[in-house]
Amino acid sequence: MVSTTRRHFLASLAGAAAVRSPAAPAAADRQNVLFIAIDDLNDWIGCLGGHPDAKTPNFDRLAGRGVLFTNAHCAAPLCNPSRAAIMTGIRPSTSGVYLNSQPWRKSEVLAGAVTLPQHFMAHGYWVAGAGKIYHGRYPDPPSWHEYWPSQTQNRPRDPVPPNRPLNGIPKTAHFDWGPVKVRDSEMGDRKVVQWAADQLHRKHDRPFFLACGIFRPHLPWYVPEKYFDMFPLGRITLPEVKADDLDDVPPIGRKFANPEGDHRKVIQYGQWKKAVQGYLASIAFADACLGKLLEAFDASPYRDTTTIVLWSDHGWHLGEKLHWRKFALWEEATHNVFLVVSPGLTKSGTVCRRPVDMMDIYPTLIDICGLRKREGLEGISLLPWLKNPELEKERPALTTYQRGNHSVRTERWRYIRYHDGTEELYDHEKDELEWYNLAARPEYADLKRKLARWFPKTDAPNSPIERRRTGIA
Ligand SMILES: [Ca+2]
Ligand SMILES: [Ca+2]
Repeated sequence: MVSTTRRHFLASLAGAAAVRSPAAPAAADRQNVLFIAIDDLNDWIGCLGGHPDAKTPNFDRLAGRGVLFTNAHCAAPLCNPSRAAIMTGIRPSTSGVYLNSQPWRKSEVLAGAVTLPQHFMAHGYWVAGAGKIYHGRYPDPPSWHEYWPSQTQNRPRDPVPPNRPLNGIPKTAHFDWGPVKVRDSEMGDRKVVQWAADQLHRKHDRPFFLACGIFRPHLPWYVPEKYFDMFPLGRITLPEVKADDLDDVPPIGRKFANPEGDHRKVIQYGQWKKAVQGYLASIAFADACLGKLLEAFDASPYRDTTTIVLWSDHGWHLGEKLHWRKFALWEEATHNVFLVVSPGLTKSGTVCRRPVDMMDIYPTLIDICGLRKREGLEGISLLPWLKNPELEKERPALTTYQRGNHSVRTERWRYIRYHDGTEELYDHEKDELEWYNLAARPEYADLKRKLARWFPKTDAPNSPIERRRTGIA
């Protein structure tokens, strides 16, 4: 049904039918894919309503063109495990890749994995990318025919302001924010987007899988001044925080929150509003980069034959639960941005509230593009929900942080279980900020049992850890 309603621009190109597989339609008949990743973007975009001050016209416009999943969650709340899981279709609990310091190809399970772009390559696609798709330290040259700036460096260096840190917090490394006095075109993300835009303006003789990874709003929040000016400090809305929120959280959760770390420093140096401003400014900058990419896309000949998938690799805390960054299993850290625009398949302005997680990207793209199915993928195809967002869905979203700690998210509930058996249970119908842990109440024993069925059956041992430095990206 999908293939008959689509226009196949590439099918008309001479020579495009050269690659054929007996098991699947000709490569020339397939959709292109524009695969857009945004680093560290939580739900603070207009269409997800996570923050009242957010200014994201381009995210909102793109979401309005297809299906926006409003209850999407990462497989892991940190870069490397989240991205390795998305790109291989295999969960951290199966691969043993839980940390940013684990070269994912050194996992026994992932050593020979066929990544999502490799699967497209095997179907005759031209597969290329720029910017952060894999975690920076562990790029995967076999995944790409071409990469920019190179197969070993996934993004250009960004300009930084003199006299860092700007926020006055000592020993902050990249936990810093403030304006840089440069033009947009000098920013790494804009160069990445420009390279991707150039590929969209080229004539391609076979379908393409084009990946574009935007790094902001990853730290440090150094973006041109005009983006800071969009969010005057006097009008910044701080997140709603319950001072004693951690009192009913088990010790492992409190350790993840680490209130005496970032949060204490942010308060001590009077930086909370400035940090929120820096994050909003960085999101607005990422939104402007997305706008440039979409401008090129809409002017390209591929607009009606290309599926766009946009995802962020996890969420971000800015003080909620007295916690900063990701590295936790609560809503702020797991909730991510995920949307699909597919000509002839998705209807504009569609919202799907069913819980999904990022393991579903790989099988969904297989179905959209009519590629061969793959054994061993741990997500499910979302094709039925792209067609009918109201369809019932029993399977919840699952997120894992470090070995043996998991969170299941249904439309109503979040159930966290740590490796020592301690738990948290939140009712999003009454408590969307996850303030009241209900796990100890006997009336929820049966519900917890039902939700626990979705936790992984295995917790693979850690794959090899690289000790040379600690990855915090
Ligand atoms: Ca990230
Ligand atoms: Ca609480």
